[in-house]
This record gives sequence, structure tokens and C-alpha cells, in this order.
Amino acid sequence: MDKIVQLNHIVDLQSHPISENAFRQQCRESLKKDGAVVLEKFLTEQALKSLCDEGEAKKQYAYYTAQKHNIYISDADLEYPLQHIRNKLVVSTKGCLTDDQIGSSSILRILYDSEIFRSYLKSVLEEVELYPYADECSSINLHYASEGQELGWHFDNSSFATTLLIQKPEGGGEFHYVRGVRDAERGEMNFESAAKVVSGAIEPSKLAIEPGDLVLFRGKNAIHCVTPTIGKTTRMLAVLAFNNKPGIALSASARKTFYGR
Ligand SMILES: O=C(O)CCC(=O)C(=O)O
Ligand SMILES: [Fe+2]
Repeated sequence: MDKIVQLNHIVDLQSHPISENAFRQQCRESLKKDGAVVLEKFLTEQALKSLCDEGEAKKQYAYYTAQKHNIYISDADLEYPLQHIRNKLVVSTKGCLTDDQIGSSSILRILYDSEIFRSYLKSVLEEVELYPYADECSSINLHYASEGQELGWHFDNSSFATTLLIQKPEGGGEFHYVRGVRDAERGEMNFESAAKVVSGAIEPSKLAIEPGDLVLFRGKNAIHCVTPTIGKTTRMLAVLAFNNKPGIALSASARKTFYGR
């Protein structure tokens, strides 16, 4: 099948003309201004249905973890007390399906590999090139959060993330964030603000997202979390991860922690 025809089945290209320069520029400006872009109903109904079915069918193969981590998702820095925000532990509980468990015919893979989609991302993120992870786990992930499961406050290690909400729970599962808390490039940690966010003294922004929406988010300097799922419907969310340098792989210990192998 012609590539654009194939992409047309997955993405609502009428509402989101991702190959057009004017549209790309509009997204680029929103991302700069708001730190996040939500493309509503990015996936066609047919694609969303297919991903829901795939997610449900593969749920049993997901690796479930309950992890304690600091907000930087890094080892403790013993220059600071253990209760200091640098080392304070938060909890993340979720199930995860890794790249090598996502089939070659999956819509997620077709989208991930699509030249048009990648060129759109490069243009919006102002990156010269985008590369998949060099390990077999990290490029495409499908996250499951069943009742009570959540993602604790954290900064991402990667400079941006691309997510697609596949299934929304009855309650909870909300994406909360505060922009510009740290400046990783300048080594500015801004512990004070980060601590206020985690303690609830700073009110976070909430991103309203519905199934089928695409989110572009700069999570390296914006602290964020996902609140616990309420009810029996599992939150399912796909993460499409790219790097601006080739050959990046998660360390063996990070892989073990996140993916159990
Ligand atoms: O589940 C989400 O909406 C965000 C996921 C996220 O922050 C992450 O995977 O780092
Ligand atoms: Fe994140």
C-alpha cells in the first residue's frame, strides 16, 4: 500500500495535515509557548479501535513493576539527606509492553516508522535527525495502569516524549505537570520549586487528553506525574520515544528496573 494511503488510515490527516509547513509551524509555536501540544483525535476511529484490541490482547504479557524512584529517576546523591527532594522517593506502579513485543504490523510500528510522521516531529521539535533507541525494548512502549496504579512525579531523561492515549479510565489517570521547574542543560536543579510541587504547595497544570489524542511534551525540565487510576477500566497509553543522537540504549540496570530483563 502507498505510504500516504496507509498513514491516512491511521491518522486523521484532514484535521492534522502533518506534512504541511504551516501546520508544523503552528505546532512548533504551541510547543514553545505551552511546553506541550495535544492533537485531538489524531488517530482515526479505526486505528484507535485496533490499538485498543491489541492492548487488551497483549495485556497479559506486560511486565508489572512497583518502583520507588526519586524525581530525577537517578541514583541517590548522598551529598544530600535521604529526605531531601534530590533523593526523596516517589512510587510508580504500572505494566509495560516493550518494543520487541509490539508486532511489525502494529499501527504503533507503522506510525513510528512513518517518514512523514518522523519528518513532522523533527520539524516541530527542531531536531536535525531523530533515531530509535539502540536497544530492543525502549522505542515503542505500551503502558497499562489498572485500578490504583500511577506514575509518580518525575522529570524525563529524554528531552521530549510522544504519547498516544489508547484507553481512558473512568476516573484518575490525569496527567499533571509544572513547566520549567529545572534547567537540566544549565545544571539548575531548582530543588525548592520541585519540592513544592511534590508536597502539593504548587498547583500543577492538568492536560486534558482523550483516547486517540497525540501529545508532544518536553518532560526533561517539566516535572510531571499521572494520578492513580480509579475504576475497573485500565488506562492504556503508548509512548513513542526517539533520540536526537544514534546509538542511545538504556543501561542494563535501567532495563532491568523498567522492563524486568
Ligand atoms: O502516561 C503518561 O501520560 C506519561 C508517561 C510518562 O510521563 C513517561 O513515560 O515518562
Ligand atoms: Fe515522563
